[in-house]
Amino acid sequence: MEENKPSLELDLFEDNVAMQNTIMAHANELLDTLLDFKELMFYYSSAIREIRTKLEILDTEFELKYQRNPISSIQSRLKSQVSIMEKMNRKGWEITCENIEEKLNDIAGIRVICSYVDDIYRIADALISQDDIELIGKKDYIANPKPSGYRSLHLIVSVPVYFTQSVKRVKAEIQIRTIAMDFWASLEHQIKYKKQINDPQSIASQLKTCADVISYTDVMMQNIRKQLDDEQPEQSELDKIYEKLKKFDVPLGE
Ligand code: 0O2
Repeated sequence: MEENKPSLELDLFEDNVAMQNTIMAHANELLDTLLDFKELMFYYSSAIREIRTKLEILDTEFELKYQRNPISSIQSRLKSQVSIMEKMNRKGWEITCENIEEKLNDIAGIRVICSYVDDIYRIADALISQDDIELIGKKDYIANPKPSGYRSLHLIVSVPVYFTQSVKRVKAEIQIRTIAMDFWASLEHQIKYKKQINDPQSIASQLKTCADVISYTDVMMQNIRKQLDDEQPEQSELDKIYEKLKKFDVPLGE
């Protein structure tokens, strides 16, 4: 027994070293995967920054020309890790960085809130006509609302992002809707996902009615704006000067 002891200790020591090496190898592999994921998220956040800048430029240009902003606000978000995992699992896709990049279109999400319905199409057309923007998909839930009453224009685009040694095309989902459509979508999302619903049919029908009323209001507001635009009386020379002077007050976003 006594004689075997050093050999047993040596075996245990070697097992321990082997186990430590395995753990280190796994940790290293895991860290590499997490770093790849971090890099992937950096690509998407860079795409968001580029698209936001493009939208802000379009908004300022419009303000300089026509003294009003077609964009009321812009929101953006990177899809959370838990939402990415949940969606990949739901669709039955293996969770790898390659699959996430290939299959998911909405990791970079930008929501553009416009004042009027015609502004939505004006902004969408101006954006997708830019040379470096590639339109991958378009869903017009304004022309064809979802059964829930949801209205919004969805664009899937890709944009080139320039890094020191490479250029990468990165996908983003852009949802463009009016203030009224956004009001409905935000509240509907909160109401539906927060609570257990006893009578889902009645709630769905009431929400659909609200969506239709809101849509009618959007059309009326746009018609009123157009009517007032058309009715603009002849401007005096002084009015024309004031109009030009007002353009000097437009913030240029520097
Ligand atoms: P989140 O947190 O907003 O990102 P997809 O699952 O995207 O592959 P689908 O159905 O083709 O499949 O996408 P769709 O319909 O073009 O867009 C999905 C997104 O639109 C949703 O994102 C919502 O943001 C929004 N949306 C669609 N329908 C409704 C609706 O009835 N009510 C509300 N409030 N929003 C809606 P996510 O992924 O659900 O979540």
